[in-house]
Amino acid sequence: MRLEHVELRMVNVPLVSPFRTSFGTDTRHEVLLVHVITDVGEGWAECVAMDRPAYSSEYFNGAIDVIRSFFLPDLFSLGNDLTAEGVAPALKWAKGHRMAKASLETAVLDAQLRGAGVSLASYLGAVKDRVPAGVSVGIMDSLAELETAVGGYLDEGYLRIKLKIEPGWDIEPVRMVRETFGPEMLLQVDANTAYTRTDGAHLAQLDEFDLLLIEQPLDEEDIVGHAILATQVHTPICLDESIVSSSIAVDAIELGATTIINIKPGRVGGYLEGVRIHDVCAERAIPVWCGGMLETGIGRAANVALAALPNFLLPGDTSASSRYFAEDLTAPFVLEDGYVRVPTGPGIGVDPIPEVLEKFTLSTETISR
Ligand code: OSB
Ligand code: MG
Repeated sequence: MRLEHVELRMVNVPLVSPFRTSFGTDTRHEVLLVHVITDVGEGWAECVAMDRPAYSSEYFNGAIDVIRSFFLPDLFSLGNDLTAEGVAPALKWAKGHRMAKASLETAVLDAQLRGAGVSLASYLGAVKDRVPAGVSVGIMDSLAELETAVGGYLDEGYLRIKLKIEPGWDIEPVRMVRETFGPEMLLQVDANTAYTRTDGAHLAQLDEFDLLLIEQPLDEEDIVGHAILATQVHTPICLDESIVSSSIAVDAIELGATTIINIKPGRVGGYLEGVRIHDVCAERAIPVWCGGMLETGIGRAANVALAALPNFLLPGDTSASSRYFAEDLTAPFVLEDGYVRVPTGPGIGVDPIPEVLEKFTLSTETISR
């Protein structure tokens, strides 16, 4: 196939409520959409880089710059030899920028699969037609507010609750949720790197609450620290930010730093690398689950397809659209008995709704070959 034009479109979609993590508060989802026009058709992807380099070193203006300055010239120069599988090799010379690379690979893959009439789910190796939905619950101002939020999500049918934690908002919120909602609910926590190696004894206080896992307690570069922490706490450790490739995943597993892995395709350079992480984990009996970055329906559709692979053994942050958006860019993903349906149409299987897309668009830039 041949890449003809690429539209870089910034959108700003309001969130239904502020989302607070240990690295800040978001009230809107401002994000880059990548729309490719090829000789076999069009494709879409959502670049998960945030507005600021707080989750990782990437941020959307940086992604736009590296795409415009380096990545698109490389992909245009492939001429008729462009394939989705060839995007990562063509961009491999460039260090990092995995979210930017992932967005190009995904948009090209969407176009390629639409052209072939194949769904992303079946291309990736999905074995389910629906996936269990968890929900990520932000840090709140009070325990009462948290109780209301968690109760609401459970009433909606979410099958697993993830609480964001940080020093000062950890043991007591977890205790309250466990005591209020009972021992059966699937419960886990995510620290987004907010702790240090000296916090082992503190985090061991979470052991009594029978959590599924604690996600990324320490700095993303401190894989050895996670291995040390794993000897101090009984709660399984799950890495998110640290796992940027399948080879790092293997290292972290072999070091004893992680026994469960959160796969976010954007963080690791794309869905193809996401599948490789899925596979190396499956070979080592390490369960995985699909993370999220507050995606609109465009990114959510692709995540849900990935989450349908066999070693996704825990519910993901694959919530319904209504978790974040009153109005999504695509037909909304909805909860059905706690599950979200895997799209079956060609490519990512969803399309942006033109009027909604226009309404939330901040800017567009088209780059041609
Ligand atoms: O660490 O999983 C995370 C959102 C933004 C950045 C990092 C994370 C998150 C979430 C939300 O937890 C997951 C989602 O529902 O999309
Ligand atoms: Mg996380």
